[in-house]
Amino acid sequence: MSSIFSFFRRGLEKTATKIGRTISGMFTGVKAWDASNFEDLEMLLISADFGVAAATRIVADLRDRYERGRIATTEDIRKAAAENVREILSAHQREIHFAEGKPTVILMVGVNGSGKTTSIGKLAARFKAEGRKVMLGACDTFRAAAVEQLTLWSERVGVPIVSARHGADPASVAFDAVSAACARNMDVLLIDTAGRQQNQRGLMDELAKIRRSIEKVLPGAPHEVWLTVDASLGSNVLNQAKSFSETVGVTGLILTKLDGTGKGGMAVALHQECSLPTFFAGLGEQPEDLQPFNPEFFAAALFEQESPEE
Ligand SMILES: Nc1nc2c(ncn2[C@@H]2O[C@H](COP(=O)(O)OP(=O)(O)OP(=O)(O)O)[C@@H](O)[C@H]2O)c(=O)[nH]1
Ligand SMILES: [Mg+2]
Repeated sequence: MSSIFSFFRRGLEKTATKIGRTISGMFTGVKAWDASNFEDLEMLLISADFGVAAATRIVADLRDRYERGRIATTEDIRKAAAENVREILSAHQREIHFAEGKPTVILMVGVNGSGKTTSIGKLAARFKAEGRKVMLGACDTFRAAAVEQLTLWSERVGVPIVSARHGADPASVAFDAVSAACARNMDVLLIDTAGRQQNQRGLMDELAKIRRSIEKVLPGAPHEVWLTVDASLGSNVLNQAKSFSETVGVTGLILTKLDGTGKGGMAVALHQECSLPTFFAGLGEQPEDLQPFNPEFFAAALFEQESPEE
């Protein structure tokens, strides 16, 4: 098994148990599948947070293939379902947009506790290991502990940080961080922001202000705006993607905490409903558990398939 695939396999175990094993139970010993079997399958996918649109689309395809005699066994169902999921998850995937000049500015946004700060720490370690000069910007000035948390990451990874006192204007910290990253010839600046709910108008406006302040120092920045999405919230996160996109122009997603939930199917609903790529998947607490999102591995792990590379 490829070592990267094993991260997906392990991280998605709770969701896979729900889906993969139920499918086996559902079809083993069934000689000919009838309409009610396909309805059960659709209900299973909906209960696994795939969302109605994706579940309907997938089951319609499976049923069509079954009726044409193209698929026949439980293994075929598994495989065909995984193919469908891979297709939905890959629809908007692209490479990270690194700026031609320096630095590439990545702004991290999301609701409280969704994994912004730890994802920044893990990404800093990854980008540094790739040979990039990385700086952190601590624009969560809302809680004193937030600056401390990011400072710990900067020490742990060994990268510089720009921060200000608790209560400082986050837009002005962003301004300083981008200026410093330019002056010090950094390759990547990762900017942390305070968590906020998508319906808190004042706090959402503050994000837009942070964005404008970044643009003022470096036209064309931020090059990426990533929304961290807590997978355990299931398909409720669709509203988050919509609101944050409208306010601050989200360009991509990081799906966190997939390891702790049986709701990993939410990735399918999210990709079916909004046209954003996912760049990373949080498959555990360790830095190496934040892996580049791989639709093929994700789909295979959900349906308990063997490694797609084998
Ligand atoms: N198991 C698991 N835990 C995670 C993952 N990502 C983040 N966490 C945990 O989730 C908690 C919150 O993470 P933070 O990075 O502090 O979240 P945040 O979005 O910065 O939170 P606020 O700044 O308060 O809005 C921490 O305990 C993290 O260790 C993940 O992929 N898997
Ligand atoms: Mg934080």
